[in-house]
Amino acid sequence: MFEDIPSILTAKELLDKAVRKASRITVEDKNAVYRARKTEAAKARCMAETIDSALSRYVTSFPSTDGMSPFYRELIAIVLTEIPYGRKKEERDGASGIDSLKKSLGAIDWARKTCVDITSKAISQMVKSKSPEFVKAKRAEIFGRMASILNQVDYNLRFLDDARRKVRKLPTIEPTNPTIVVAGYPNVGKSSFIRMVSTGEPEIAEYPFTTKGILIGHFELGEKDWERKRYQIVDTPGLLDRSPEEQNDIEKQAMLALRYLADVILFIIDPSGHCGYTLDRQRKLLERVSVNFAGMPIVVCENKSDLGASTDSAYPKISTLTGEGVESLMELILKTIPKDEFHLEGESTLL
Ligand SMILES: Nc1nc2c(ncn2[C@@H]2O[C@H](COP(=O)(O)OP(=O)(O)OP(=O)(O)O)[C@@H](O)[C@H]2O)c(=O)[nH]1
Ligand SMILES: [Mg+2]
Repeated sequence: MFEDIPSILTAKELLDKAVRKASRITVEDKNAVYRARKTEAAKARCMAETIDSALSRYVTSFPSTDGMSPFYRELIAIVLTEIPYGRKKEERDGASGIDSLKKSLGAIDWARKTCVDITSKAISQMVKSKSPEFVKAKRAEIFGRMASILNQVDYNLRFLDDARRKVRKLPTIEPTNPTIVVAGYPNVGKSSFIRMVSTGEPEIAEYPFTTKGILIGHFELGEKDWERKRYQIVDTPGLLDRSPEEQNDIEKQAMLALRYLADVILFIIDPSGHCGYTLDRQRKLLERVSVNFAGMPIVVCENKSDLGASTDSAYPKISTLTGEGVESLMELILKTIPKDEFHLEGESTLL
């Protein structure tokens, strides 16, 4: 979705490019007045066309955030809010990343239209003139005006280029596919579980504001083509093990994005303590996750059954080392995914 955004030139780079192209133009005519007129008009047109085509490509290649899934909208809002420069200070303060993006796109489109407008007006004056001096001066004047218009949106162009770099790094997740989000303390076996149930090697994607990459696995179910469904399974390293009070705004927003994405949460407990967290702490985290994800089904399991430690809970016992219990846990998880996938209201259900 974000791969097609072209790299975005600064005002100076775009001006240099347009001027370079325009400077190569000459139109032959025996009549000196006609020659000057046609050449200068063609230079002006070339400059405006170069700017017009670059800026319109920038504006149209950015996916519209309005029709975007809420998962990506939240993620984009997070990454754009982080862009430290490339916006006027007053536009940065308090503005959401999405607002800044919309403003920048609007400003760039304004610059494009204005350059086209002033050029077509100037050209219509140039072609009526009999004075080579006038046409040259007119052309120089609109070059100057176009430069000033582009300079006015330079910070928007820089913002957009930063935005492009950031959104390209976002994980490719299909928000409409059923999604299992795996939670639990570090080292409980989240990644091992994802690797075990995925077909093929899971991708590692960057997720804003965790230093670790998230793992995204896929698997397909359904015998016939028409009933085949592609599932996603993603982990949440370092995101869920902080209480709401400890979370900063960005982490809260990242949580929200996960809420939009998840259809079911798998919470993994390691009763062996091998992960370095006591059972008590792991249970507290489970409580927190069920508050954070109120309304969403949560399946709990105990991993590392091969180590012999277990509790007297009724949670399914699995081992991602030996594969024990994994298949029946998957059946339980899949049964739990709500058919309508509406999951944002009501109490959470611990299973
Ligand atoms: N004995 C045993 N070890 C396991 C099992 N599952 C995972 N481990 C080990 O536990 C360690 C952590 O596993 P990971 O899958 O990386 O855990 P994680 O939850 O993804 O950890 P973070 O990415 O740090 O959050 C690794 O050394 C695994 O080999 C299991 O079922 N039995
Ligand atoms: Mg992991």
